[in-house]
Amino acid sequence: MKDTVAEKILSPHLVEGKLAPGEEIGLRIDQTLTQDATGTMVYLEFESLRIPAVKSEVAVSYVDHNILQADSRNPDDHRYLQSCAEKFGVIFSPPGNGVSHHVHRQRFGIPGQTLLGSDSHTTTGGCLGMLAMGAGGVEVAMAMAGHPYYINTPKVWGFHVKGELQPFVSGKDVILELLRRYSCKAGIGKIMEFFGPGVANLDMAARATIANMAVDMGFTAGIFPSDEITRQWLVQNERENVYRELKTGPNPQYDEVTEVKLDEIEPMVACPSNPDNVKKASELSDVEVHQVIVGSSCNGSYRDFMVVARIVEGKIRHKNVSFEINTGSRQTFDNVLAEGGVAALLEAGARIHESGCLGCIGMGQAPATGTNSLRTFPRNFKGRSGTKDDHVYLCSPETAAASALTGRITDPRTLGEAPKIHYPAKYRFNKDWFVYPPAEGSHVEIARGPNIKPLPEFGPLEDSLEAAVLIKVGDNISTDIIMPAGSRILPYRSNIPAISEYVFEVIDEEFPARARQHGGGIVVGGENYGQGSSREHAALAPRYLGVRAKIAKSFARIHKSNLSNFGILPLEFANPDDYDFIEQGDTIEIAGIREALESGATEVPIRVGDREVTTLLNVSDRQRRILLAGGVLNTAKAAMEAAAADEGRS
Ligand code: MIC
Repeated sequence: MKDTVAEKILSPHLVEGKLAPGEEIGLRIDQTLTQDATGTMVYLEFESLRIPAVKSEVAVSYVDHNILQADSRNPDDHRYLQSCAEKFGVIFSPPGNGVSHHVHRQRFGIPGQTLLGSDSHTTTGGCLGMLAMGAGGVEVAMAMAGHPYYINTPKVWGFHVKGELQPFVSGKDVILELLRRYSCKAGIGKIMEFFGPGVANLDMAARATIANMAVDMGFTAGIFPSDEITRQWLVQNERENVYRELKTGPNPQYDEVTEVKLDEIEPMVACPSNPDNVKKASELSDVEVHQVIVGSSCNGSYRDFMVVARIVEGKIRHKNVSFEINTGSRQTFDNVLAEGGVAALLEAGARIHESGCLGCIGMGQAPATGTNSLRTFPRNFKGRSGTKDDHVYLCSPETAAASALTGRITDPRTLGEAPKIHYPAKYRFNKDWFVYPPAEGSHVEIARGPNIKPLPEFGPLEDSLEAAVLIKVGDNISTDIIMPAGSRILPYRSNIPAISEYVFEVIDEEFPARARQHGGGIVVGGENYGQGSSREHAALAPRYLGVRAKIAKSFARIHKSNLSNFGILPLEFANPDDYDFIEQGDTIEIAGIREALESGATEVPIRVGDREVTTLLNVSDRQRRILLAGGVLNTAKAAMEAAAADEGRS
């Protein structure tokens, strides 16, 4: 990776290990962000570490997911988060300020720094030349406590960008085209880095959208250079002082290189129900559309809304379309308002919602039964919208606007001349939209609503396991399937006993009862098990129900770490064909687990009836210690107690 931007950020942040393929490295984290849906756990975990204040240079707590207040549970969580922020020295971004990823890049992101967030789309920060990564909540809590963040040394996949986008084609089409070509798992264990002459033709909005969905290709991060586009954008945001140039050296050594010819990219659409099920918009003109939503972490920029506003200006949405707008941030809304965009949208029949994640995570905006919803969002996993048998399509703002007018998926190039957008020299914003912590927070009382339950405690891993296969699932199972979200379930994110009642609800309502009946068990999965969201609840809640091992053909990166962090053995089939011989209800025996972990064994034989199957345990020595202890909080607490005892002795 010599001379790549990735290397230029990784090297100075390396605090453990060395940059060598597959080797685990520890990275110093400069900035952390949390959002409310994963954040309540992060702060419960941070509290359990008994550290008076956060140690990362910048820590921001955003409320952007659970913003519907149908009863007291979500607002209680907001108050809990604000009080934790004030106590522990964290900047608080209240509901209404917008989606963490947009607000963070607009107000806090710094080229060349590392950012860790308890949300998988934290990768968005790569638009500014940051190494921005999503992680499970407990890993963000540890980073806030000053611990390194551990990953396996990633490979760096260079995307050599040439040319210029055609009118009506934008960043979303680029990333959808890459998803079409390479799939949702192509990036596992890799960083996506953009270089070449065409990068200068991708504006900050395009870079944010592409970096955002890097994770939806499985990448650890997506990185753009920090260049003149970055500098100008920081000037517009009155943060030019944080600019530093960050480009590849003369001879960047990528592990692989792919050409991206911007001129050849067409408007693209991801069809139900995976972001890599991509087709050309022009091939989908038969698909009727009943709902169009513009917004989310993926397309929440000023440019995205102004393009839509100018396309629909003076026209009216199709009568069968519910046309909905959620800007990425309050700052963006304010600027779209000042430029006349909000008026144009309202007059075209748009419903304007609060800035935030909303329908992207099923927090409202569920589509009607049997209808098609077209969204500028990053994900369309089955049921995620809140409607069980949904049909969600993903597209660019241009395609969304064109389709809102016609009521069918419409290639926006059929509209004629592309709109011209005016950009303000300086974006409007108010720094007092945030709540800043006091210099010292020990006096702050934490406000804990009745739905905030203590963290469950888990004991060390047993030496042997004889357990039933509770469920067998296929490839690309997302964490939205394992631990669904939506307005019914999300309010339980701070209540593990209650949320565990919904594990696998989308595909198997009996799962929690079956797990209890068997006193726990094992889950079997296909390729890329646990893709999507970073929610640690997808490990924590099954663990609460007694799941002690997951055996899959392969795991998505963040979910695999979450499994180790909560004491669930992540085993991979040595021979993927063995997956075919296991069925739900089979009993699996695994003997000598502790010895395998202690000795560093990478092969763990399991017995399924008469058959012996080899599984692989690809975890680091650090993760072995965590698994033995039954979870990362157990090892962290043991280390703290040992340090306190040492101090007592000296
Ligand atoms: C998502 O886009 O899947 C989410 C909702 O933002 C999640 C976080 C969550 O589940 O709370 C993510 O991306 O990590």
